[in-house]
Amino acid sequence: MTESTPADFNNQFSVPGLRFEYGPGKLVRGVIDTPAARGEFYLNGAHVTAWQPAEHQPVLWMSAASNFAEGKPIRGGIPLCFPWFGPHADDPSLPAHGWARTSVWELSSAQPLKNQGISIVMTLTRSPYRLTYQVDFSSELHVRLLVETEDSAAAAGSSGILAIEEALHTYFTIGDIHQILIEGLESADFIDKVPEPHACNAVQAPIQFSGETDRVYQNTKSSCRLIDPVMHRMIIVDKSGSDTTVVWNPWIAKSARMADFGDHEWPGMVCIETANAGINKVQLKPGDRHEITATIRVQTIK
Ligand code: TA6
Repeated sequence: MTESTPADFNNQFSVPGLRFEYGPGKLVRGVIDTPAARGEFYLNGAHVTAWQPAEHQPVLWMSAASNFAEGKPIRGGIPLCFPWFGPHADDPSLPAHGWARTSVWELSSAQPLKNQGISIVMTLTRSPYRLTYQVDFSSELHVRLLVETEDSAAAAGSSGILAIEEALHTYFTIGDIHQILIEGLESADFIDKVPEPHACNAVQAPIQFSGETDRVYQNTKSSCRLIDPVMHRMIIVDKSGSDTTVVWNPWIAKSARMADFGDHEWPGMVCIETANAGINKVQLKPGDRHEITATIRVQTIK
């Protein structure tokens, strides 16, 4: 089956404010430009790479050094990590963060929203999972991953259980990593992965950054607030169906080790990831459904 071209998508999914084109690497991307917001997404990995609500600066961060090639992850935006988080537990040869973000997804619908935004739905079926990913681009950004498992005993093997990890691995544009605060995780214990994974008790204070930071906050359903005094804004991340929040900035040395991450980009980004990972793995039985959502909004602050 020949791959659909942007022209095919423009004919099949004709919505005011939405157009399809070839992006870098000749990857098909959707570009959204409505009174409510601008946005961008790729079918490669169902990857959202841009969202900018009206009256605000761009919210999602993208590396200028990102790869754009089928089967390769895009650096920035919202990588969709599934069905494992980080390196595969048993087979290090498998891609980090699972196969969802390096698969080409199907576009199943594109609809205008009442609030002048656009809702996109992409799907990916890979036995025993069927994934449905909805992205609502408007004055807020709402992303929803629905996981459905095949209703067959074989699907879950001898244990009868499918244990999955997942993350909406969101990269945010910030003015300066040294000056931001992240509130909302003060009461959550976490695994600090720097320099090696070790358990830490809740610190009862907002997160500030003074070096490489890679923390898996556990058993938390809390919203997060990213306070950015340089860009004069607060970014709020609400979530559902998620018990893990990951906070990451690679800082100097790790940035330099990543070919798809500019050496001097680290001060301008931070990840707040809506996830289920580690002790918060989701245990699914054949026929189960599970949904994780994140809703991102921006408020101006003085
Ligand atoms: O979410 C934090 C993290 O797990 C870091 O350890 C770092 O590896 C980051 O994800 C990026 O992973 P990637 O595979 O996209 O380079």
